[in-house]
Amino acid sequence: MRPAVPAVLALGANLGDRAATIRSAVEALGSLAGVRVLRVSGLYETPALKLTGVDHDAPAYLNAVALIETTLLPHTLLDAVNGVENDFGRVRDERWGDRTLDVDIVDYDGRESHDERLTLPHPRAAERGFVLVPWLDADNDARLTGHGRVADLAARAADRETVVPYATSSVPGSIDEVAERSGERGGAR
Ligand code: PH2
Ligand code: MG
Ligand code: MG
Repeated sequence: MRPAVPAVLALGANLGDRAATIRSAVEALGSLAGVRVLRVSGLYETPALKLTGVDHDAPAYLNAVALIETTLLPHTLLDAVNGVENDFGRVRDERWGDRTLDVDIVDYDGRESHDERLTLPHPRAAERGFVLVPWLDADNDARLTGHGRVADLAARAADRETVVPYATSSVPGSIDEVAERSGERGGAR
């Protein structure tokens, strides 16, 4: 079997029961053949970014980042995460439109590549606080290939102050609890 490599997935949801969706999506990702979830960030609430800019009238997102290890090749992983999006009722109409679940591959083993389906690392991750802040939460030493330390990028992100921790930790079934239960989240916090 191919050796497992590290990868970083960003999750976002702004329709439906966002916390439940992200929680179940992390479980669904972890049960994919060839995917192991190593650690999950906390949930963050963030205003919707549309192609026209931040839209405070659109439902806010919950965003999170999952650190995984995978034996799948990048495009197979993409097919797999798209399958999870579809299972959670993702409808693709408007670009950057409201959605029940978005799962993006932010980094795949530090690889840089581009084709019509997949660009690695994710082309907009470097400036998106809603990706960088949760990523930093999951991995304080994270680096984004071609851009440097995630801590530095997060500190520079224009939207960083709008990325707000979403208090669910005391709620039964919160992402922290689910991660702890399945041993996905390393370390105490
Ligand atoms: N994802 C988008 C477009 N806009 N805005 C927020 N706050 N969070 C997201 O995850 C997000 C977005 C396209 O993938
Ligand atoms: Mg996205
Ligand atoms: Mg996407």
